[in-house]
Amino acid sequence: MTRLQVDGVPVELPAGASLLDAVRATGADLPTLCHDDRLRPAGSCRTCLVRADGRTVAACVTPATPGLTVETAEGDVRNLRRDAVALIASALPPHALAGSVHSELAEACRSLGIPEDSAAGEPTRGRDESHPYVHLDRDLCIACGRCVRMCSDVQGTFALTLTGRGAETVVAPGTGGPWADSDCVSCGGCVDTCPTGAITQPGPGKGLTSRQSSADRVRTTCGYCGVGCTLDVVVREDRVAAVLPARDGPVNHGHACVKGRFAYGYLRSAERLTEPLVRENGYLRPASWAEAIALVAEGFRAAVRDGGPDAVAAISSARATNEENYLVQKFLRTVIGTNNVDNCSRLCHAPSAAGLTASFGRAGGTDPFDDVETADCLLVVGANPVEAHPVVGARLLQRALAGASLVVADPRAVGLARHADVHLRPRPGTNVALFHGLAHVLLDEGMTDPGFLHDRATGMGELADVLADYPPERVAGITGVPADDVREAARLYGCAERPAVLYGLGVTEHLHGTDGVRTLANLPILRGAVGGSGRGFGISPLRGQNNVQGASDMGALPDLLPGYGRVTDPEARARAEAVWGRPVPERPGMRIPEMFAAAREGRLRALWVIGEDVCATDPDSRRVAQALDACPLVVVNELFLGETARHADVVLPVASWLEKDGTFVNFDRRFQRARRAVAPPGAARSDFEVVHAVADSLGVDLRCRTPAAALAECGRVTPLFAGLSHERIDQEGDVPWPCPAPDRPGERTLYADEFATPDGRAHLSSAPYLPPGEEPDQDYPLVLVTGRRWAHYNSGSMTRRGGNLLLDDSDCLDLHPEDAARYGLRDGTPITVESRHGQARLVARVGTELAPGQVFCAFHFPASGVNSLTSEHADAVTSCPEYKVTAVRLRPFVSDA
Ligand SMILES: Nc1nc2c(c(=O)[nH]1)N[C@H]1C(S)=C(S)[C@@H](COP(=O)(O)OP(=O)(O)OC[C@H]3O[C@@H](n4cnc5c(=O)[nH]c(N)nc54)[C@H](O)[C@@H]3O)O[C@H]1N2
Ligand SMILES: Nc1nc2c(c(=O)[nH]1)N[C@H]1C(S)=C(S)[C@@H](COP(=O)(O)OP(=O)(O)OC[C@H]3O[C@@H](n4cnc5c(=O)[nH]c(N)nc54)[C@H](O)[C@@H]3O)O[C@H]1N2
Ligand code: SF4
Ligand code: FES
Ligand SMILES: [Mo]
Repeated sequence: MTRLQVDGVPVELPAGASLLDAVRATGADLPTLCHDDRLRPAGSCRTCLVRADGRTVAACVTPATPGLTVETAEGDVRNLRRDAVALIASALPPHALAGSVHSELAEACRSLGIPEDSAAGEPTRGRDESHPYVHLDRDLCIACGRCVRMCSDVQGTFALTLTGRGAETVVAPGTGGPWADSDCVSCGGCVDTCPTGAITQPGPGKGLTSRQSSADRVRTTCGYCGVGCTLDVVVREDRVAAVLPARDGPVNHGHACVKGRFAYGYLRSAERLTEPLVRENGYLRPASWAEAIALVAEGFRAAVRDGGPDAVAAISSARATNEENYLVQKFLRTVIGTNNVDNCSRLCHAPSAAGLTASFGRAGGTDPFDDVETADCLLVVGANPVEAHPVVGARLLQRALAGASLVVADPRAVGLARHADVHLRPRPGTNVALFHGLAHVLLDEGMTDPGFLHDRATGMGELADVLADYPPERVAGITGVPADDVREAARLYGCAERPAVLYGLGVTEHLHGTDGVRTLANLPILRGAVGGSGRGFGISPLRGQNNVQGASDMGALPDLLPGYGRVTDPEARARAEAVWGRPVPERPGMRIPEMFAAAREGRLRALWVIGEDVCATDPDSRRVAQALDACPLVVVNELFLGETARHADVVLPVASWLEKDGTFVNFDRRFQRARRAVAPPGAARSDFEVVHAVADSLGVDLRCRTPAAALAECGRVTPLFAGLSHERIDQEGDVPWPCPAPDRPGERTLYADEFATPDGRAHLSSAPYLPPGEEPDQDYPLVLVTGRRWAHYNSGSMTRRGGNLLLDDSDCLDLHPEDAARYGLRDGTPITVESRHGQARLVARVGTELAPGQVFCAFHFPASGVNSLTSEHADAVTSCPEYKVTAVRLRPFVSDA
């Protein structure tokens, strides 16, 4: 601790604090135009001057040293600060300070008594309003560089620079042209830090930043990806004016991405569903809630009458809250009497849940993400966090720039790969061989932890036998990764003190996805880098949807109850039955692909799809549509009339994340609150209310009438969540599970004492490498990998309805220049992609992100038909689709017209 005096007041500060911190500790503040707590100090604006032991210094860059006497209030330093601010303001045009402008500069002028008319410069430099979310008014730029540092030191995109000399210095995109054509990924960091209003968001949010606080802000958790950013929603007249990153957000620390920050245009889209629709004579027509709910209830009753309870199934939503998912599975189990409930974890990280449970005992990542801040080696596998988990991607990149070694394993040159020490580029579908190759080197070169393996793991003997078959040279033959790269990567991971493994769908969405997870989990076990703080970060899946972890935690799964009790386990069932007061069926229900198969065969008579656009996002989508058409009753809860809703018999309009209350669980197992900021449009209701209404109509009271009551009830079903409540999460901000008691903290780091497997040990996997389900051949010579792009989210139903469409307006197919030449394609050529299952229409994008023979596209524009290409091949253990490997061929698109 450092003790010093500020204006006669004694203050105590932790080591490393600055004089600015010292001043603030007394409750006073200084103008700090070039400073932002999220950034390294620059000390260039000279507006924070103070007197320290008689010397005049910039408080933001001067360390607080013991015994120092600091003066801020003396007339002459105050005048120096005033002069510095006045000089900056005088160069700006009048609108910099006019009227009610809320910039930091305007506030500083007000507090220092600098009159509005001091700003009397000529506006000469013009504006850049090319971008949908970021507008630049060059005349207000004071060249403080905060935006540039935000873009480099927090976001890691390096899109901005300061150009010009002296008084002419101004921020500009590094690429030179308009902002819209730059490398900017619209994270909003520059908008949020700019102290003058030079960079702003257009519209009602203009000038709002996370620094100001006001009563009209609603704190919530982002409803897009699983990072779980804390956001403050500014509401004006029941409309969202802006969504700002919370500086005290436990995961995002004042950062966000284009989706959470800006993609709320969908809220008021004219296409939002505002009333229920029911099918009559083949057409969907508007109906009252009473009519729609009665139809649904009657349809479920008829399905059970004709086919038994197992003729009804539901797909619950990983976009919806925990409380909604809890209610959905309770409805299926206790009202209908079936375990036929699943969620999109099936399409995504079901292999993680299965694999991590088999290896360690629990279905989640092993360590809190914050621990990557202390990791010295990052192994990022089959994940593209720069685009898919941007705030996590930014934190990983900063860690690598700060010196941690970085190994990226991805067939594509994804964002992080550009900064990697080693970029391993396996052929899609060959992970298990690659991971065994890395493990082989760990073992061969003595980089394992024999003590840990002896005391806390099992399966080493068998694994050693299998690894003997995976020397780097053989692995090179299977994966295409040079043997020396395998060795170098293994050494980086093997010699690190605190290595971390993070991975994504490039591991799970394969025919052998669960084997992939398990053989990747072998690496931290071999190194003894899992199982308690200080050992290393362990391994964490970058789970996708905002609440995919939670949907599974809540038991929206055919074989598992809330908290992961098995439906086949009499004890687990009895616990749930005691709380629910109704019997729980013991036979595991159908998984999503089984539901579609049953529908096609006439065994499934009613399907309730709650927030998953299965006709756009499930594989082999033509077969999915056939299933829906064969099913006598399809009910869809949706925001929009998407592909799936168009096949429904009843469409129920529902609220989205900004319009309802509840909780989400993010990718590192934190429960966080989602809060209603605005009302849903028209007659739309929350999924929570809709499930209650259907149960009521069937004459069953599901009880727990509020989301808070639902989470409390869930805590009685499983010890994993027994200590959770809305009240507690409101107070603490975030609470991780397991959380067995209200007076105990949740467990951020798992397995400090023992693993949660039956024998308390970590289990090594000796699964051999097996080839993917699809292989290229003469007819279909290319391997198609599908995945994500930064500007859109999954089916795109929300991000296509707003400014993000201006950032990315079509599904493109990335291909190597050699392949482009072979097929006579150029950048921008419309092409038809054909697989053994269907065809899609895309636009060629030529580049070197992929190796020759491989192509990549996203699936954000359902009209392009990407998922009619993908196959029904699925992970042997969990049925997760093999989205990452499809054999295809290309031809230039020829219009029928
Ligand atoms: N912008 C945006 N963000 C999103 C989403 C979105 O749609 N858009 N969706 C959210 C959801 S639901 C999810 S699940 C997450 C997904 O997040 P990620 O898992 O990061 O996403 P993907 O882009 O599908 O796949 C990751 C990478 O796997 C690589 N890959 C493919 N095959 C292989 C292989 O055989 N081996 C290896 N090592 N790598 C391979 C691909 O090249 C790709 O770069 O993102 C979430 N965030
Ligand atoms: N080719 C290919 N296909 C893939 C993937 C891939 O990598 N490649 N990835 C797969 C993965 S990982 C996933 S998770 C899936 C995602 O696929 P989906 O779950 O279908 O995708 P989303 O667009 O996130 O959301 C589904 C729907 O929910 C609606 N919605 C949003 N919020 C709510 C809500 O609160 N309640 C209700 N009832 N509805 C809501 C949206 O309007 C949207 O239509 O896609 C999968 N499909
Ligand atoms: S990183 Fe994920 S959670 Fe954070 S703002 Fe973006 S979409 Fe939302
Ligand atoms: S804030 Fe200290 S010099 Fe700018
Ligand atoms: Mo996902």
